[in-house]
Amino acid sequence: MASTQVAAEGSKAPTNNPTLLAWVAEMAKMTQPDSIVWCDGSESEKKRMTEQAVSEGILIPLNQQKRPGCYLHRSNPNDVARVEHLTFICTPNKAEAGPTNNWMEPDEAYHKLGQLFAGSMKGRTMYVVPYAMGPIGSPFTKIGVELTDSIYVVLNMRIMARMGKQALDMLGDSDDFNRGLHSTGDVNPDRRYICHFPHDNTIWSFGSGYGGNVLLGKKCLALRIGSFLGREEGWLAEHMLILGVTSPKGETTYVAAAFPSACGKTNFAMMIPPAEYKGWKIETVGDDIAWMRPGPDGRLYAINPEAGYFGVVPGTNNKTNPNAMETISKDTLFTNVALTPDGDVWWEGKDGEVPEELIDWQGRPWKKGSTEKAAHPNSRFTAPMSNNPVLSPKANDPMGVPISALIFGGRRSTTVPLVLQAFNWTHGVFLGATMGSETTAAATGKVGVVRRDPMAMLPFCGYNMGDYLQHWLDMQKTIPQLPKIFQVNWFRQDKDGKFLWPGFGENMRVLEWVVNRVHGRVPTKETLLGWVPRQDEGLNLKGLDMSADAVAEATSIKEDEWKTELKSQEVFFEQLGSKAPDALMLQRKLLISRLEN
Ligand code: SAT
Ligand code: MN
Repeated sequence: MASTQVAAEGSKAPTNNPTLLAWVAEMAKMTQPDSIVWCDGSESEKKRMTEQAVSEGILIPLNQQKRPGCYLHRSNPNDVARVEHLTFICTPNKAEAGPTNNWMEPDEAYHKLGQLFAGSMKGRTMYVVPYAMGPIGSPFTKIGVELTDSIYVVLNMRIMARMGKQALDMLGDSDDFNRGLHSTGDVNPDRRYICHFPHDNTIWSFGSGYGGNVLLGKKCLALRIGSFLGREEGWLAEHMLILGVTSPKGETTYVAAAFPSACGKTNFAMMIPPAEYKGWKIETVGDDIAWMRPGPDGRLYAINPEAGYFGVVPGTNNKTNPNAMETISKDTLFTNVALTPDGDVWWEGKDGEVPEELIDWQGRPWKKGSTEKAAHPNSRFTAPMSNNPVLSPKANDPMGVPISALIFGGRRSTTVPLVLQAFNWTHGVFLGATMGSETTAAATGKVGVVRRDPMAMLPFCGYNMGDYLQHWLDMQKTIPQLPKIFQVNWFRQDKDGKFLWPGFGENMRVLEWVVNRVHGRVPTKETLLGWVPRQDEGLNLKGLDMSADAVAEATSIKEDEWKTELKSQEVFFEQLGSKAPDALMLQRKLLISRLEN
């Protein structure tokens, strides 16, 4: 059996934390690794592990002239996205997990997964990965320790989180840390489980090597366990980007925005405004997750708990997201993209000509014109946020940034207009709660089906969705200076299935309206759904290549579509049963009566 002190090729535990040492020993007893390596997060460790990953074929070095410090990883083809049907919230009571989560009784889950974990690291190394979600020393920050037998996970975690000695130092002797256990197992979808034990601050993930399932700081801790802790401790863990937008006058406004996976959060957070917006600047605080709590001055403050980006690659190019292109030009791990003959990476939607020949994401020869995609639609980059040319100087601020506006946005080809503002916080929570979105490749399952995705948190809420929505309603009592709430939809289509709104940098026009509303600078038009831009003093459309008809269509509110939408919302609220918050049911009634009058 491996010893936590010194193992053959292992390392001595760099801590005396008794709870941590005991837990690592207990997990090692179960999984039986040959050795245990404590990760310190150093450059020499990165170098060593990268070389090892290359020698084992886990990473393929890319052309170091073209992409210094970059590597390609190919996952098992059965393991390319989050597996929502295999993701469980394990609370003593089923009701606590709620109707939108898969539930397993904790003892049963520990037993079931314990059998899979038993001996699963035989012949392998267990890496102990201490990490901080949030800036070191911030009151927002939570410490986690992930035990994993995957060197790919270690190398990703060191980009995505503040990993190693700094996290262990922050933990000290405390027993307040998330206990994460991961084993790649035999990558068999029939033996794959992602289980969360919120009452034990524990996550067990077995049988996958894919990001969202195994980088336990991200969706598992920062969102599922985080949302549970947020309710207990009076804060919000949200699936939101955070950006700062600075006007030519030097006024910076911070905005957080929720969009489901693979709906453009990274693009929005790094947006370059169009030519008409000379002197405006967008800076990224975060691209996926926001932890928000009331600050001493009565405003809502947000941090990005992550230190890197795990972004969707296909569709990224110098037009859609030049800042992302620069971010991934060095020190980036690519997963499941295609390889070019000269050792660079390629994906659908990259700039330039489609190469004649490639090696596809599964390692097979690929020829131009092939009907199969060369890169997987959910192929990803893992890049340090410090690579981002427009990283906000506040991205590492332990106090976070004050949020003035919250935006909810789904992917909807019909029904939902380009932008509207909620009448007040409760109405805004209703808008977030009734968000729908068409599914994407970020999770396994059919793509393009509308599903209710409240606050873009359907796959990430770690407890009962009704209680979660009530928590959102209750938060208004603790935030004297509430952010304003907005809803957007970049994805509406015309009858030929073409996007009406150009999106990307042009979203600046909508963002400017949001900023103007926050500062009370423009009037609005009232509609049954909320306040919308007026035709006269509304959106700035100067220089926008879009017909007046298309603008009208993108911003239209069609009563017949809303009658259908209300039915779908009703199914969702019925699912919540008695947990559906009264205040939201009242919002629903008010909307119905506005629609009928
Ligand atoms: O795979 S992740 O869950 O990390 C990304 C996403 O789906 O949002
Ligand atoms: Mn996400």
